[in-house]
Amino acid sequence: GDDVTANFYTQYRSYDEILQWVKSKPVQYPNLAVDFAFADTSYEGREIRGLKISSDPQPFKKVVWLEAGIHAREWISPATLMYITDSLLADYGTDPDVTKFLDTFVFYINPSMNPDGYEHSRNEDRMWRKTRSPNEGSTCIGTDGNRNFEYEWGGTGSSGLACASTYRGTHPYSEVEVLTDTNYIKALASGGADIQFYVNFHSYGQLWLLPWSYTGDERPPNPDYDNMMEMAAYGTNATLAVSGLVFTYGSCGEILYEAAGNANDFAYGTMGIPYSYVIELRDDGEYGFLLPEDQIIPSGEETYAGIKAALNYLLST
Ligand code: ING
Ligand code: ZN
Repeated sequence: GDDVTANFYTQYRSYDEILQWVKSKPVQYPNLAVDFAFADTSYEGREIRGLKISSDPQPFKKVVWLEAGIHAREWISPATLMYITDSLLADYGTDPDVTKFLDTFVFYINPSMNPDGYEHSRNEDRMWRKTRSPNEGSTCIGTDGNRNFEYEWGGTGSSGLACASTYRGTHPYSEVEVLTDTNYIKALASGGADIQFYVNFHSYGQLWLLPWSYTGDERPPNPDYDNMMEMAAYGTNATLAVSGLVFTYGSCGEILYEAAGNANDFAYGTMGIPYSYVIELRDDGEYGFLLPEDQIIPSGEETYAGIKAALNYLLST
């Protein structure tokens, strides 16, 4: 992007700045970007806004869904997704691949899914992960958004204890931030949208994780496993070529740990999206969640390359 855009990525931004960023894109790119509010606000009442990016947003077009920030302390996640979004907008009309992407797909972007947690991490407790809703009968606050989705909710790798960092909540979508996001996705699908590619961005670990997460077994089968592995190979190769960082890939249950009720099992299991990922951004643990601000742009560049390679793969299938 240009210098003005680059300047935005010298710091991790507050949630207010993220909202301003969302609202500024349709002004900057009136022919490519539309912003919208999700139906519900966060538990603490913050508005949650997204962007719809396309050169020609037809209702039945193919859809790519990108979302970030479900875990509060993973600050590089919203920053990287905003960088990718800005890059797609800036490169339309000059980069032929990107031009094709925005002519083919409608991109939906939810850059900061857990604003209450994000602000709590910025202002009170840097290592906060969960939402900020209270739990009945406990003084512990918050639910793990990435254990709160409906598919195989309650299983291995999620906790029933309110004080646990992987607390799954009392029931699927107890967290309004997860509910409003998934309701939007479901409404798109029932309205006829063909959602083909879904990414929920996290940090850290440098991984492209595909279903299943609720079980370490590759079976019960993911019939799209080979395709998802192939897309991940293209994506991670492109990242490697840009920054030299190795991102590995595989099913969550196999290469990381089991985690029932998570995002990519929802995307694949509930929604049937044929390419569904959780991507763990940099780094490999040197700084972990405390990734320095001078790595925002490098993370953006390498991940943008990975997503573009994945989209080129998708267009070739
Ligand atoms: N890690 C993910 C978590 O939610 C994960 C790892 C992703 C597990 C997807 C299972 C499925 O625990 C981080 N860093 O949040
Ligand atoms: Zn996470």
